[in-house]
Amino acid sequence: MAVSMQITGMHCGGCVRSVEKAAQSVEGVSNLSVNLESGQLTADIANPDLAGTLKAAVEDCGFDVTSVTS
Ligand SMILES: [Cu+2]
Repeated sequence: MAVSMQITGMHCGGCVRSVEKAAQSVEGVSNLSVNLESGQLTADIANPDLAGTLKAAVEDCGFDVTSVTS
């Protein structure tokens, strides 16, 4: 299933890489894409519970997730 999140606090490519790294560390996440300009993360997740895990992983590296759509 697909999930998308709106992230605030990303200012540069380094921030994007931090978010990508955190998101990719969550097992069951694939086809990850993080866009700096829109602040949007999109990915496929293996089960619905991973949306919360993914949100927590992004927040743990210092960014705010303002919405999750799955
Ligand atoms: Cu940055």
